[in-house]
Amino acid sequence: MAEYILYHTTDGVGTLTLNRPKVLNAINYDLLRELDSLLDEIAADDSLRVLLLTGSGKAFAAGADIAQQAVMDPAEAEDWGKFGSGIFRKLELLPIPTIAVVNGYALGGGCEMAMACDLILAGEKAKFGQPETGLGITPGFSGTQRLLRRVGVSKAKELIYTGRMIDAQEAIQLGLADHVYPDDQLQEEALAMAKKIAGNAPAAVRYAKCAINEGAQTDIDAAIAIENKWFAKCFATEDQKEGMQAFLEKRKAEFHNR
Ligand code: DAK
Repeated sequence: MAEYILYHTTDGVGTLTLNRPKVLNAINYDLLRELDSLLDEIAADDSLRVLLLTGSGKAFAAGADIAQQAVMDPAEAEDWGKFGSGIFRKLELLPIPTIAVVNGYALGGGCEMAMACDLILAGEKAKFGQPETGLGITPGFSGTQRLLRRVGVSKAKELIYTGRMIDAQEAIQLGLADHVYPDDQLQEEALAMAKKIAGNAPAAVRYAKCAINEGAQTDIDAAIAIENKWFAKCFATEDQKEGMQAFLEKRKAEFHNR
């Protein structure tokens, strides 16, 4: 039974809610262990189409737990960084689309967790940042690497060197967040987007994620070959036949994840 993360599913949409509101959902070892085992459960659940990840209270997550890290020696910090980065990579590679629903602070490890999701939707009061240098450390859950991939090298350097917090509008301008919504509409808009995705052919969505993730790691010619491989795989699915037949018959497609 998870203590620090709530999890529920509705109509093919899973929602994970980080739930340590008294410490702004600070990420400790126990929370990461829970996330790890929930991600295994989610990856094995064939009924799921999309995962939403959000926080309870006024934060998405205000970072890794500073009290826990304060007493670490270099070897313990290395283990901690590997543990967290490994779980965030698992999140990034989850077969279904993932959406970070950033309802408040997403700082340090919280921003790193959001960046491991496919999409980031923000409420108007959301604040993003990598404030670690002000604590005497570098980002340690792959933030130096994912931030530069989202906003470019020089902006990532500026944000990490200064540790400055940015609001949702600036996060949109920089390409860190994808959409901003009024705070009281954020969860509803996220669910609407999840349902829109869930209405498309599940394998096609999963294959598109694979094509983009794999292609992002390589040169354009290899990336185009990767796309071609995933495109061809779609034609081995019943849902491809159904999607195209439905178009030709001018009716709505009914996908069965086959
Ligand atoms: N850890 C632990 N507790 C935290 C926390 C955090 N990251 N953030 C907030 N809290 C706690 C506060 O201590 C406070 O607890 P009490 O005093 O009530 O017991 C409670 O949450 C409410 O916070 P505040 O009273 O401060 O709330 P405010 O609204 O006044 O301020 C704030 C909100 C988000 C501006 C402020 O709480 C804040 O600045 N928080 C810290 C943000 C931060 O610096 N985040 C980065 C954390 S470091 C690595 C691996 C991982 C990482 C790095 C390296 N390696 C292995 C190399 C990752 C590091 C981080 O994420």
